[in-house]
Amino acid sequence: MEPPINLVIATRNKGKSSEIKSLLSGFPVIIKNLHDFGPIPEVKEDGETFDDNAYKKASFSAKILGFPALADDSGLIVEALGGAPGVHSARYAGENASDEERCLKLLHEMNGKSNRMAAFECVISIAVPTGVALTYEARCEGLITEKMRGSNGFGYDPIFYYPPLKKTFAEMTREEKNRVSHRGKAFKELKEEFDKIMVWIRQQTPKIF
Ligand code: ITT
Repeated sequence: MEPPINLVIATRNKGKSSEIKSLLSGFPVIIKNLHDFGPIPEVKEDGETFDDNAYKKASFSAKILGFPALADDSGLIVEALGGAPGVHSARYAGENASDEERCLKLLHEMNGKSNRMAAFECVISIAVPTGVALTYEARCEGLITEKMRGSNGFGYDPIFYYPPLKKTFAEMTREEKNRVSHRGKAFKELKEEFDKIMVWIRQQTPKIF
């Protein structure tokens, strides 16, 4: 049997990183975090799409660290706000705002709007140190609530209501959210191809193994 592969989870978002770890549990990878490498420069997330930013984060980390890296770019698209906050989801209420401040700003913008339709999107990019990458993407549709509900999860989870389970993401257990979320669905596809991804990584980074 082939030895497990080192994989850097290239995110600074703790909520994301813990979901990604649980989604990868049982798979033959040795997970490394950005902070395992000490202070490293931050990549500029100035792409116009989730895809651009996921690729930037994964390829930058793989290149500077010399290991395969997985990055996630995601965000919330709200129909009545013309698709905002979208790729700007992380900075929606300013650089240093908290998750709660971002949720409250979005609820404020949605005041009086009857169309509450929204979707989370997620693009996962897996890059090797030469810069080439594979991507997986998925979407989950729901509604923006009138107020924050639930305390699980992270980010915009307390204001994203998922009608089939009649709960916000923040009212779900991690397992429930992983089964239906944008990230859970993107990882489902990734895991179905996991054997091929491992072969691809080994072919692209022969010197490491
Ligand atoms: P990294 O770039 O370091 O991964 P980030 O928080 O900047 O961390 P993004 O640029 O992808 O990540 O921004 C995504 C934003 O959307 C951020 O505010 C998240 O909290 C939010 N978000 C993403 N997935 C979410 C989820 O499953 N539930 C709630 N909010 C989510």
